[in-house]
Amino acid sequence: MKRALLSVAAALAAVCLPALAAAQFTLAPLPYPADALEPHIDRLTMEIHHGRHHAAYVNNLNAQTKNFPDLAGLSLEALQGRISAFNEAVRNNGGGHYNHELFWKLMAPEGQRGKPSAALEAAINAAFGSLEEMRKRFDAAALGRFGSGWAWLIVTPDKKLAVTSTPNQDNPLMDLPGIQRGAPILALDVWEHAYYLKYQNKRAEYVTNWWNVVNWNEVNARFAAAVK
Ligand code: MN3
Repeated sequence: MKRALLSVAAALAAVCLPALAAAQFTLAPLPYPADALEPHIDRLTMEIHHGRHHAAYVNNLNAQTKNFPDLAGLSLEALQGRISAFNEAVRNNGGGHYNHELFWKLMAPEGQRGKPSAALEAAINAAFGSLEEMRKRFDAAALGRFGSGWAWLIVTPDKKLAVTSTPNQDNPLMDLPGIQRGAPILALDVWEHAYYLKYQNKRAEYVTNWWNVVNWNEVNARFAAAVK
């Protein structure tokens, strides 16, 4: 009897373990409660954005791993730099997973947001003249992106700051034509799903209010790592 149970357990493990092992990419929980960014970003938007939109990118990316053995063992970040070797589904969902994982970390609850470090502020002043001017350029990138996409503050390969934007779920790490490449240190999702419940068509109001929840501690850390 004991032997029979053990062989049942072994058979179950043989069926279940490969299924678990196949989930190469995983959805981490939000790094704060879903209502932690209120009133600027509302709880329901965060729940749907993370629990449905981001989750779908992760599931759809995992579904592609059986089509592309080369995906196995690639980190999410490494995948971005080799995205041209894959199909549209990997590009959209691999980009979607990376962009959202980053986006959640770049926002924080009140009291945990910090402010730009002296080093970051010096680099912003050198590139744009002032923090205010950088914000203006970033806002223009966010508002000027027709349809769905992202605005970015990046560290370029020559270690300078630049503002750029990408369509859909593309990002500045991707080896694609038309992308200004660099290490992202700040990112804003301007897909309607990021703001429509609270702001409807008022993307400008969403962008203005979003600056209130930026996690400068994370931006500072990413800047320091990128210029090292
Ligand atoms: Mn989104």
